[in-house]
Amino acid sequence: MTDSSRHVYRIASIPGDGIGIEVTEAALEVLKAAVQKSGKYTIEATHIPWGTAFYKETGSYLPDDFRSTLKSYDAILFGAVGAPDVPDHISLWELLLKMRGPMQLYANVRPIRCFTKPRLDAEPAHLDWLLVRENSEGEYSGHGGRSHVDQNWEVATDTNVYTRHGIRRIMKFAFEAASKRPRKHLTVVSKSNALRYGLVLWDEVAKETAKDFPDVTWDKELVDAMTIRMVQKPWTIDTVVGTNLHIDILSDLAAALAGSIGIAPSANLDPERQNPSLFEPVHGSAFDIMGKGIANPIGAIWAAANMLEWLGEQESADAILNAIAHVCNEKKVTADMGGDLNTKQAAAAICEQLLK
Ligand code: GGG
Repeated sequence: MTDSSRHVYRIASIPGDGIGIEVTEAALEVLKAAVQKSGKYTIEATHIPWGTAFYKETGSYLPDDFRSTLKSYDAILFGAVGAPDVPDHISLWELLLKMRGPMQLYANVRPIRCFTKPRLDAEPAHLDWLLVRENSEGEYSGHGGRSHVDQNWEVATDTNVYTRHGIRRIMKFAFEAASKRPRKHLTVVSKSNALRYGLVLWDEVAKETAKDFPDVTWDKELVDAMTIRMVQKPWTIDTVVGTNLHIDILSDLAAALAGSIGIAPSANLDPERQNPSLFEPVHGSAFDIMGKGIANPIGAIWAAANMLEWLGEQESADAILNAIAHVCNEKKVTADMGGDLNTKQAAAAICEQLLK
């Protein structure tokens, strides 16, 4: 994908585990087509083998110098993590979460759009949301522990950590993101009736931050009520901000309502651009379908489009999204979306549309 007269983006490609490998390959094919169509830049993708096979070989999911290795790239394209013979909390913490924290990828942006018929009584246009997840603290702070292991009085804790700084920066990011969208509306999700310290601070900082964004209308919703609103009144939603756990859950619901978890992308951003940001599909490694070649590649391809947008290649990003919308409309998709294509064919249909 190189040509010395054009700008070269250096991408670290970490397919990881399971179907992550298949969908990352598909996303790289679409990136090649985007490069060909644009003619303005090239992409140099370097394969990095971190994942469960690497862990079994070396004893670690990531090498000690992973940060300095990744710093030399413009962005990271990630597949999925998780394997049947390694506990999920080990694989997730040792690979994905270990990259998010130290690299300050604190803003996790999960757009969702409906390319087919929504799985609820709504119009496709009602499901065009931007979910913003606080990605560095909260329920996934990593603080906690276990004592009296294997005793009847065993205790296990996971401590939710919220800092004013951490909340402030994600609120600012979310209000800014909302202000750039046509509807300019933000819903702040929490559970501050029950979690009376961290999420009360969350709500307070949201209210303070809102004063800096007079052009954005906003409202608050408890996370349990938000699940109902997403199903029953999707047209009242535009941009949503919530904690690490809340948006992790709500984004799966959003993807399912829009058609399939297989289409949903996730951008793990360092808005200060001190570190390369990481782009991945929302879905996991899905070992049950691994190797069958039937995984939906759209989540990974949409993530690659988000990566191009982050790198400043808006035209290419838009072209990929239009191609995705087109193939979905023509049912040139995988079985989870009602089509009969395999992963490679679904990606090829997007490439073909892109190059028309
Ligand atoms: N493609 C991303 C992936 O492997 N996700 C697995 C997962 O469980 N992620 C949880 C998270 O994003 O916090």
